[in-house]
Amino acid sequence: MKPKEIVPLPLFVDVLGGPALRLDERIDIRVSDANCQPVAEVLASIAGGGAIRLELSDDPSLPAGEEAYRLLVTAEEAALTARTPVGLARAAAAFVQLIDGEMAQVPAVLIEDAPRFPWRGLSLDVARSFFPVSEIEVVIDLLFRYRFNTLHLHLTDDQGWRLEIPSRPRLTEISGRTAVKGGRSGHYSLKDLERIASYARARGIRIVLEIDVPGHTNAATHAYGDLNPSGAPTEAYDGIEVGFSRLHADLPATEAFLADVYGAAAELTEGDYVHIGGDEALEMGLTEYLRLVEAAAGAVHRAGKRIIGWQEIAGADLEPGSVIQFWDPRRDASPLVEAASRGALLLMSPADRVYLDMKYDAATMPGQDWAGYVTLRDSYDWEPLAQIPDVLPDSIVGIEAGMWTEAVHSLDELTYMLLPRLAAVGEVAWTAAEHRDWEGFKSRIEAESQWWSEQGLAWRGDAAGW
Ligand code: TNX
Repeated sequence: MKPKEIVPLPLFVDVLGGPALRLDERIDIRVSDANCQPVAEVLASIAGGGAIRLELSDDPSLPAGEEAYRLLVTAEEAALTARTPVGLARAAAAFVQLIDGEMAQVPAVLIEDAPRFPWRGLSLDVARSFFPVSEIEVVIDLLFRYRFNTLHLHLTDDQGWRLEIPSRPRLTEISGRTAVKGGRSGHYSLKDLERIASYARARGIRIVLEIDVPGHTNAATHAYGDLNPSGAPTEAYDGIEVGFSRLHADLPATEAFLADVYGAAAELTEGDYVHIGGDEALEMGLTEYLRLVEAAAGAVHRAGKRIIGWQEIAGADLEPGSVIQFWDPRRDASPLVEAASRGALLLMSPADRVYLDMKYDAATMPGQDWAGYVTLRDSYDWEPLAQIPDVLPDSIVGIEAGMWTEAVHSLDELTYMLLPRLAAVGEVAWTAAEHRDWEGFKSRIEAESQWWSEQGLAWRGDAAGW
């Protein structure tokens, strides 16, 4: 790939014009610090050869921010410099995009770069349809390549429960075996989750675990009957309706359940945030809904973490620094504006732009269309700060794409829906607004698409109209 074809577009690129770095010799990676080792191993597994130097540095001439980096490629070596290992992971992603595989070389270039938003994520629903660890690693590879830093796993819903909770074995023993009709079932053991987290960590990506309450809870109420007023378990559910299931604020079992599941999720989380869900609890009044959201948030806080939740939680009494995830552009956004004025942060996931389970057009086979068709251009050509009028830019922490899996069941269907739109979301999240341009993006991902094909990934071939 030519330096000017990098996705997402960097802040500053200078094509040096000198001889390229050859990659045909033995690989020689030097690190300034043992903390660089995981990124070095990722690079070694992709680059295959060449002289590469990774350096952690406080050099004030680097662009501002934890994820900023400098990449200087000359005939002698590739020098990757950043303040943090995460910044080095971003430099590594830029470097591997530049590799010309046929010529076994990388063009001489200087790149200086830093992201626009601190939170750049993908939310993946593994509850409706399960995706095994090896497939999650493929998704993480894509997130790494497009400089995302967050993989949010939607682990529980009406159709299945996907995370081992040691104190609540029936959740996975019973509801790990169910799924949406047409989808796969399964669950992640603690060891599986550690594998996912360490694969992600080496690539500068953190995992956010979502346990969705007080609606979307049929997998829990199917496994533990004491969560229901009758004391009897609910039936398993494999349909695609939403909003019918619920917890009960007045049942004594509910609080213990929240303490167990959020305590476990917090313990498994390296970062600051645990996602409490909060969407579409349609079978209860507002007072009970808010009580349950605040109980879930309390359980997370007692376990030492902050909360993130879907936009419906905006009316709850939230601690400053809580994140509210905007998703439904059809609804009144004024509660989010008020919550932001009280110190909440907003994460932008407008369904008509970044819900990548939405079909591209009427002929798309996987996916849904309740938010309309989402073309590549829809995912690219929008401004995160303009989604909600009257919100101060500092309240907006970033953007997160969504991938719900009621109608996306295999890895091929998943990557077909992600590519190329995930690259568009990555650029909206990373690249300064004034540097983005649709025509340029279209031509840059044409080069990028060769890599998807080489990797054997299914992708939507005509999405850019090439
Ligand atoms: C709405 S988006 C939901 C999910 C569905 C999705 C389907 C959100 C917070 N809730 O339960 O899977 O639509 O696209």
